[in-house]
Amino acid sequence: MRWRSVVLGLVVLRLGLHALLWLLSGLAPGLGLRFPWALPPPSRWLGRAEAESGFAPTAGRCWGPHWAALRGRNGGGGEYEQRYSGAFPGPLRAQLRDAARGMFAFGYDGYMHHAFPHDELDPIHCRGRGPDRRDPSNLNINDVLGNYSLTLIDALDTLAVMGNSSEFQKAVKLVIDTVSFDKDSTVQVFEATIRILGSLLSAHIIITDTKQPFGDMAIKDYDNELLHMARDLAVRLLPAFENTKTGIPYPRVNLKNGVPPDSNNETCTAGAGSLLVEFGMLSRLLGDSTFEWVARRAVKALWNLRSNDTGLLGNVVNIQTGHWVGKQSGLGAGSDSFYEYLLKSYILFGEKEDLEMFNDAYRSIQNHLRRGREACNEGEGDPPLYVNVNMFNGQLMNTWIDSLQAFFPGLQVLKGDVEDAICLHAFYYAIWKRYGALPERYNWQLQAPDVPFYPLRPELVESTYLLYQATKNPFYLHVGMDILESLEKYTKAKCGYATLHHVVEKSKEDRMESFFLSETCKYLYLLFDEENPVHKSGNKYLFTTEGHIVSVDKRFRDSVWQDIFPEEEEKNAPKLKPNEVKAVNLSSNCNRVPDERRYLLPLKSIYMRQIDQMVGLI
Ligand code: DMJ
Repeated sequence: MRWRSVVLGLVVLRLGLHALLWLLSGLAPGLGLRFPWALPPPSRWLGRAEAESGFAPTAGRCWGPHWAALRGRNGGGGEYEQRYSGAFPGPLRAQLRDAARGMFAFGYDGYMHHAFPHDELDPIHCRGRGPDRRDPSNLNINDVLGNYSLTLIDALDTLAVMGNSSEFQKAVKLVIDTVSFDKDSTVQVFEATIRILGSLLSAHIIITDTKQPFGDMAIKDYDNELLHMARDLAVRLLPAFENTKTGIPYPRVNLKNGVPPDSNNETCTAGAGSLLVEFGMLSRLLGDSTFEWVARRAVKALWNLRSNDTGLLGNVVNIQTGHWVGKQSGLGAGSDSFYEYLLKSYILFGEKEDLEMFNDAYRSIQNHLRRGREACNEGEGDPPLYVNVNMFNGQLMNTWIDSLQAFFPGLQVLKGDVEDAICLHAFYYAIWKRYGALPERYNWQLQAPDVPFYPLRPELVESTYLLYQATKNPFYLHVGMDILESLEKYTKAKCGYATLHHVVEKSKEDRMESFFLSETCKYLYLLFDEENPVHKSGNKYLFTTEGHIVSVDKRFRDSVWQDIFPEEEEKNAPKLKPNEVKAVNLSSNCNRVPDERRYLLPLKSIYMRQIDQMVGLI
């Protein structure tokens, strides 16, 4: 009932805002900006050779009536200022925070009532879902669902972040009492690590935090059970790192029997190279270097396979031969969290080699993947965009970008490159505005989805949240409001929130992935919850790639072992001292947008309009 009135309130407020904007644009048509240049077709992102070789621009798009209000009546640029700039009303913000909380509660309760102890909720048929035993080749399901109450585990720290101590305590006890990893399930090492291991460690850190910033999250008679469970799971994943000639792990492991005999020797860069945050934390909490050692060895092996010419990595590699099977270098599927974890490992553990790798990789990305004008907010040319290229020569491989790449502006914020983050984020937001979701793959040349589903992914709201923390620009609250509104409108199902099967037709699929609760709802909530302990100075949290919070503190910087790679050069590698830890809550270590721009648009309206045109919004 309360939830209904919150939604109703939101809709009324939103209608009021739109009516006001409509009135303003009607009364003052001259407010619209004039544009000095006609926009070029998107092919300007291509080099000449690429344009001549068949990547020709194609027209064809349609207007969704849902977005008509955005355009205003005169189609000018003034409506961007009218809609987005100025202070964001406090009460509206509080309502949106409550709406995000309600969204999480609906999904979580739906899972607990209809699906637990299964891994996921089928939100349309209101039932649980586990591994697909009948079809072991159904990797979309079996890689993730291990028959270990995935959604419950993945949601733990969101309960804490939302201050729900009674449910957090109940959920932790349920996990301790009912979950076992002694299962005949073949899962992807990466998925089990980021969703399960990461969540167990995050909850363990929250429970054992002497300051208890989220309220009373302590568990009576807690005896490090979650840490022991994390270790048990990690030990079951270790066979993936054996019998590999390169040190790059097998992609999948059976939790009872180790690597299956018919196992694939090919793995993606992100899957093999984004295990260091969780494995490193586990090692440092246990004082056992094994886990960090194998994860670090995998990162280094991948890193050493980068192209000598471009410095880029591909997306699929053979773990025995070290040959690149997938030569595509991009920032989305297959690559994304590899880059993310170089920087996050450095932030957490302070090993300078991680930062050096990240900085080198970032430079190569800027040199070879980035297209468009040099500066985000000035000059002429197309908006910056990061494309998919061949790792060996930097040539464009296709004309799509994927939904996962929307995380990158958030990583750029962490790196301190806020200005560039603003532009890439704006591009993804424009796609969201057009469809009310992000298609899994969007073809920027055809201005249409190549792969049209949207499984409730968090990446855009994650970047939105991080950009808001860095700039405090209310524009990002408007973006969050749009995201919340369309999730509510298009993905809500009988018992939870459902994957969009097709972002144009808005048809649904009966699946609610666990990251909807661990990430999408969490970032939405945090975006609107100014007072959250995560944002308080003195608390320094880092988000894992699955959105789990972990505190950046001394115990992760003091490893009890001397050096797990005792070669000469590494022995001499400098390490940050604990007091050199830079703030990760984004308040001090980045190139911040100046205060005088706080209430202006983060991106000039002519550039916003340019992007909207390029994605076929106007
Ligand atoms: C999540 O499991 C993580 O965010 C991962 O890094 C990428 N894929 C999903 C969300 O889209």
